[in-house]
Amino acid sequence: MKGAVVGSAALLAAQTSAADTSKLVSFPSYTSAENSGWPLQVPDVLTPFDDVTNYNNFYEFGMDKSDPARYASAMTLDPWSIRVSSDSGKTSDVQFEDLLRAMDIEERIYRLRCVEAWSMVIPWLGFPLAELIRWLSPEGSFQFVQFQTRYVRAEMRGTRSFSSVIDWPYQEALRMDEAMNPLSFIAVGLYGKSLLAQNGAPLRLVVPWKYGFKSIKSIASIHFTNRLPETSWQSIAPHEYGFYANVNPEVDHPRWSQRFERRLPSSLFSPNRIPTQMFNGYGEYVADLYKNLDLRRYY
Ligand SMILES: Nc1nc2c(c(=O)[nH]1)N[C@H]1C(S)=C(S)[C@@H](COP(=O)(O)O)O[C@H]1N2
Ligand SMILES: [Mo]
Repeated sequence: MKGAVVGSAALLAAQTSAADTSKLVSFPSYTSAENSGWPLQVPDVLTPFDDVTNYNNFYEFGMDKSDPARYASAMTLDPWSIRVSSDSGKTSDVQFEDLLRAMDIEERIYRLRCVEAWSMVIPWLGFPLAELIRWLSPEGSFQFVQFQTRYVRAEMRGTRSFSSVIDWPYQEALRMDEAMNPLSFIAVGLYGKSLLAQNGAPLRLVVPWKYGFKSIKSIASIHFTNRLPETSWQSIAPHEYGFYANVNPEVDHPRWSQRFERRLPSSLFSPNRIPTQMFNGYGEYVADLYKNLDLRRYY
């Protein structure tokens, strides 16, 4: 951020409590969505902070939507390093603070559409994934980038549960051209403040035209590869969750329709049900990536 994010150690230390949001640290400066010159306007109403931080999927901490807000604060966030490697064999460790210092922080307001048919609109803070990849400058050219979430069994009660279905660590991946698309984003904050653990502190992926499970949280490793990577949900249930997982109202999940979504805040009496858009409304920016795919098959 070249000066504007000072004292990121203090910032990280402040993230450790999930419940006490008064301890969250504001980003001293960043380019607001309004001033970024970014052409994307999301006319949707923002989802309130309380919904964004209390209704979560983070199976490492349990399967209930309220589990992450309750238990994710057990995760050690400081120090945080990211292991960066590639098929060509070179491995290095990057400190989160160094990475943060190198990036310009901007705000992006994106829709997040979960495969379970609920959605939110979140004002993220962060930087384009393309900027991170350029900064890491992997030697060689690679077709895919793969991510893994931190995995420490002792800190993650969901991974110790008998009902845990995932082969930890949680993994996700993008094709390199998807990763370099200007929409692909690494979030380090939301609503002007550092991320809470339940939202994937200290850094997580946000891929707004894909179902939410692609947006992997609390990234601890990045691997550049030419082999199609294994991804967590696809390997558990390949007939239900694809590698691409592009939001598509025309292709039903085997167990439910994807035509509509519940936009949070949503309740039994006021479900706030709205139609789902192709590519979550971002087709103008990403449809070209898939012109050679049968979108009915690669849902
Ligand atoms: N490591 C990890 N990342 C994850 C998940 C998870 O269980 N573990 N859940 C995914 C799913 S299904 C969704 S919808 C989003 C939810 O992000 P949010 O809780 O910040 O809204 O995170 C994604 N990233
Ligand atoms: Mo999801």
